[in-house]
Amino acid sequence: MTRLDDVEISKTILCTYHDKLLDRLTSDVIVVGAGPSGLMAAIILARAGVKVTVLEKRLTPGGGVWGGGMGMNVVVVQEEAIPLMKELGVRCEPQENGLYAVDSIELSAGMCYRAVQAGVALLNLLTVEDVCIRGGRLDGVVVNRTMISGALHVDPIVFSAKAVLDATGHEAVLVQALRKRRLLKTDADCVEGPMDADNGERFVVERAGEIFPGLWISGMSVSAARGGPRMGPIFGGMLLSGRRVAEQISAALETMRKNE
Ligand code: 48F
Repeated sequence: MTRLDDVEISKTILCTYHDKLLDRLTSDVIVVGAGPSGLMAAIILARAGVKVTVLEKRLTPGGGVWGGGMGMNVVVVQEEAIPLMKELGVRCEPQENGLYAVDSIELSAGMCYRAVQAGVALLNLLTVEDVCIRGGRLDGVVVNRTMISGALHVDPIVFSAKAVLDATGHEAVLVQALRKRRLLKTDADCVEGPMDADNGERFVVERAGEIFPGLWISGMSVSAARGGPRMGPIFGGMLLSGRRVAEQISAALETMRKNE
């Protein structure tokens, strides 16, 4: 066995993480929230060669997928999302009712694995607290360690990007940061509607997009920001919403490149 030096183990972690953090202070795209919509967008963009950093406040990335429905670790996807499930390499069990059952552990872990393998820097235990705006455009986020955020009087640091995706689910953290300063045209009282999976799934795909210069929304952030219905453990819409926004961000980056 290799002779182990405890200080060398610590040094390896410190140096590697420090280099990663330093490299990710600027990215092409920052995705806030490692739920299904954010991870799907991150994977598609990173596979296309975009420098993507995902910031996740919890220890475990994967968002609402892990718990399945009411803690039973199975989620449901519909036909339209099957090509994306194949791209992720996650298995789906067809049902007689036309839906597909998916092991929520396989989907969460599979998305995290694919993201990191595609080159996404997935930084967990970091909470995004606020936005940076310059010249009327959102160009960065204000970040603190989750253990510090809201608990201690310690200043945050800033990460910048050409495009930022609010994929924080029901919390829609960046949308709320803009709303509280009256920077968004959407109704400040706009809240998620009651449960309606059919319309909800359609809503998060069709209404995903750029909500403020530099800021895109996907997944349940779309419902929170634009007043769509809430929904239960059906996840195809989250993946399709992530893909739609990835395509839009990709086109926006291309336009920026041409104008540089
Ligand atoms: O909630 P979440 O899974 O968002 P999503 O991708 O998917 C929604 C579904 O899970 C479910 C549903 C579908 O049927 O109704 O709710 O829209 O993932 C959001 C992620 O964002 C993280 C949070 O911990 C979760 O992993 N997050 C929330 N606030 C912050 C954050 C923050 N301030 N900074 C960083 N991450």
